[in-house]
Amino acid sequence: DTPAAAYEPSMTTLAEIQVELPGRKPGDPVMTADEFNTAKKIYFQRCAGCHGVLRKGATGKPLTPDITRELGYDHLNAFITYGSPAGMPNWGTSGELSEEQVDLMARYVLLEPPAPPEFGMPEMKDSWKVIVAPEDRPTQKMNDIDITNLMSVTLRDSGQVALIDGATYEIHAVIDTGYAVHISRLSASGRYLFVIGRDAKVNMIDLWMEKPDTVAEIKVGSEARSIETSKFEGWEDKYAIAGSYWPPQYVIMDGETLEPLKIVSTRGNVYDEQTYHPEPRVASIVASHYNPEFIVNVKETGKILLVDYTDLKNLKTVEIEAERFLHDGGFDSTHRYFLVAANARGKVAIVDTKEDKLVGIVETDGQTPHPGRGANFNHPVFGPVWATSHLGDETVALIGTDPEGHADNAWKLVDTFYALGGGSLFIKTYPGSNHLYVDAPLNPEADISGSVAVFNIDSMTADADPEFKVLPIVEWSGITDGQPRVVQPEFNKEGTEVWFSVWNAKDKESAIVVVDDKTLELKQVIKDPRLITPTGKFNVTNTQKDIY
Ligand code: DHE
Repeated sequence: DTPAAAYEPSMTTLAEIQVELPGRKPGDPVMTADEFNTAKKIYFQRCAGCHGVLRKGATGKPLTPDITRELGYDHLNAFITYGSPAGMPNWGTSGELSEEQVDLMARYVLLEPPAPPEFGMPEMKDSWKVIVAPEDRPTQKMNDIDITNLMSVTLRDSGQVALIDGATYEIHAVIDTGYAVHISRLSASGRYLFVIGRDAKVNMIDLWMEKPDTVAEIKVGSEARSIETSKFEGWEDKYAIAGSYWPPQYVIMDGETLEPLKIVSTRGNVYDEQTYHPEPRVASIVASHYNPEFIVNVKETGKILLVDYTDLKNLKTVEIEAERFLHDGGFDSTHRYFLVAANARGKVAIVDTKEDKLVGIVETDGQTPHPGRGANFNHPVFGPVWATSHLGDETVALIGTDPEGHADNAWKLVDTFYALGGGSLFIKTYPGSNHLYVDAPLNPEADISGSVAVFNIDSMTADADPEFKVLPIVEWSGITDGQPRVVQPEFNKEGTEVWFSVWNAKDKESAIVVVDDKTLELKQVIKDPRLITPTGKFNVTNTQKDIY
């Protein structure tokens, strides 16, 4: 026998592996093709973000049929209807899904998840359009808008962004985009605004045009959340990068045209178990200020990739073992350190972007940290800190970020205290502001999801939990119809006002409420029939310069 043949009998070949036959299995709920397709659509729009396309779980619990069948239809139906304090939205009682839709979803998750098709270079090229070529674009700013103080506001369900003047509150443009734009990011120069829809459609908007509009667009997959541009000196406006949930990959594109240049799959092994994961989704991406690198956070495998963009042909990547379920995060106030929540692990991983290495992993003592980009401020006792709130409880966690001046506190949890309630998504302050704002949009109580907690930074101590004021933002908006949620504080360019989205259902009135940061008094309610489901707001200067 040759050595190869000797090994044969013990090898299991693919052909021999027992697989279940596709098609209906015993106990499958009855569903028509139409029902299945409707449920599939709802699942991708509402559920896949947390639970994953293949339903292997991340921010939300895994929902593979072995698990859902154990739980059973009644349990699933109740869970979808009422939600949970740990962060599952109350889809039924909030009116976002009808009783029939809840029933449909409870039946749908009992079935095997269908895997969507791949999306590579041919598909990207097919979808790529340069609407105004670089040579046909203005050579100077053609409008009299103060573009440095524009707010790019996601109009989630209408698939648009509104560009609102940060000083006059005038809506300068409403631009069609992909569905449910997740974030807006600026080119290093501040001229181009990039947005990415949940459906992975990227729009590149030229703010210099007489009326700012899309100059290039592309689809980078079927499900996505992140976009960023190269910011390192000498590489300004050169590249854009988009990360997708499905297929799990990132793509580096030309920064002037969105031409796709390089696609890198993130499928691979989980950092600690070293087992293969078929769906390691790309969560947040930021651009390093210290190196020509993108910082790409891969959720399910728990890896932070520092992707050097100086030579795309010979791509160098530092792969940092961090923690599973990396989600959102931001820089410390010096922009040297990047802090990212491994949300379903209750931890924050911290990378030194100058030295390209992990400096710490901090447990936040709360359930599901969810910082957005976080909030940086100078604590009277602990010195410079970065803060996150939590999706699963009412706590706020502070992490020391000053290894030089406050070495004892650096990369440690220095304090936790209570805000309004669970279901918080975002936290915000501004350099020089004395206020820390914490929202709670996913809290099932309308009073809580409709308000915001504000802490006085100067009066924080090491011993007592700081008190907070409650701003009744929904009440101030004057909207009485529906159960709008107050989401994502964002400062104007000067740091004098903070804007909140009053996010109502698609067919109901929404608004943006502007609060004076000094007095905490209502300054303005922005209402307009075009403001449908506003969610994220991104001030051009704050986003361009990572001020938060
Ligand atoms: Fe987000 C940031 C993913 C639900 C509004 N959200 C992010 C980021 C990720 C992410 C990876 C960081 C991007 C970056 O910085 O590059 N979000 C997800 C999800 O997977 C999740 C949990 C479920 C889903 O189905 O999408 C989810 N997010 C939501 C919402 O329900 C929100 C409130 C409205 C919406 O669009 O669906 C929402 N996410 C936002 C906003 C940011 C964000 C406004 C940017 C915050 C910031 O200040 O930077």
